[in-house]
Amino acid sequence: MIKIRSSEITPEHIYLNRRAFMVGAGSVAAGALALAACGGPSAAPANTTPAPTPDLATLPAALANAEPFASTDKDELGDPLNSYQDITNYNNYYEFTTDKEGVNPLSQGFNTRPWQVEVTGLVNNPKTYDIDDLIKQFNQEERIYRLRCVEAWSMVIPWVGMTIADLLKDVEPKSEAKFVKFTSVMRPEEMPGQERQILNWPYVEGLRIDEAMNPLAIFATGMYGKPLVAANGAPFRLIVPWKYGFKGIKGIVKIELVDTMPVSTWMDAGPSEYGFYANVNPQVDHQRWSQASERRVGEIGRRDTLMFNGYGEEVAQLYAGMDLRENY
Ligand SMILES: Nc1nc2c(c(=O)[nH]1)N[C@H]1C(S)=C(S)[C@@H](COP(=O)(O)O)O[C@H]1N2
Ligand SMILES: [Mo]
Repeated sequence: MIKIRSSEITPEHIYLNRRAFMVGAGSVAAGALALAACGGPSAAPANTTPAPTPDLATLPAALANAEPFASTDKDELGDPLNSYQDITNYNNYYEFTTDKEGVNPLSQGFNTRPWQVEVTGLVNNPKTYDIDDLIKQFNQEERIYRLRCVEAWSMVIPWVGMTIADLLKDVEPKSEAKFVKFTSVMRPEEMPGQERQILNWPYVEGLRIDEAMNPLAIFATGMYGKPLVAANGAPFRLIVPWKYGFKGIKGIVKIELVDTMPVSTWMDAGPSEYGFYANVNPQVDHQRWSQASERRVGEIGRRDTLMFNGYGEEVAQLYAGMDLRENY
């Protein structure tokens, strides 16, 4: 693994164009309830200013261990990245507000340090990690992924993160562990949306353990080579790119290995509209809108939605024998 020399750290556009898109070894290179407030398909943000020059001091230290860079300002399908401005200002994070463009302003004062992540339940080595130690302990790398919200909009986002598999190996799940349950921070004094019963707080999500071990499943700690901002779920959030965006729980403080399927926040809020698997599927419509197409933020017109959001080669085998409707 080649280290980045400090002389090679250049303004962000060059930095990005040189960053390798890495996925797990052997792989190709590569919410919305019945709430009136949330509705369905919605409009794009108007402003799309370029990413700011990075503050080099804030680059995650772990990026010094990144693979050599390659030209990757596009995803593996050839689609351009969304702008830093769009990714940080068009967000679903109901703990703050259901207004997508309101999350960033409202989350400016949110404290992401100190931050602990407790890993517990059916494991041999339960641990509580300090977030900065965790970022240093595990390999952080860049992943360019499509994010497809169940509301039928999408973006292409260059995350920095680590595999869930790496973390699970460190705590050693017991053989009885079948699912991983994730819980978000509960801090109503800093998160005004938690003062309202929009959802049953704290936000909870889950994966089957084999889904969590898939090399595409990551915890994001950064984005565009910088630490995550609160609006994107800082300091630690889940990314499962073949599933609808609501599975990507933000502000994680607790991870539990369990033997029964967790009831996620959205299953609890709308059991007929949101299932546990929530795999992106153009053939299974939401009760209130079609999932056949989507709007890429920043584009006019619509695109066809891809089965498993385009990651079927890597993940379809996880669902062999399952009715695709059960997957929704
Ligand atoms: N804790 C928490 N995590 C969450 C949400 C939320 O409201 N609370 N919204 C989800 C939804 S619906 C989506 S589409 C993604 C959006 O991630 P982004 O804002 O980084 O694009 O975050 C997901 N994670
Ligand atoms: Mo979403």
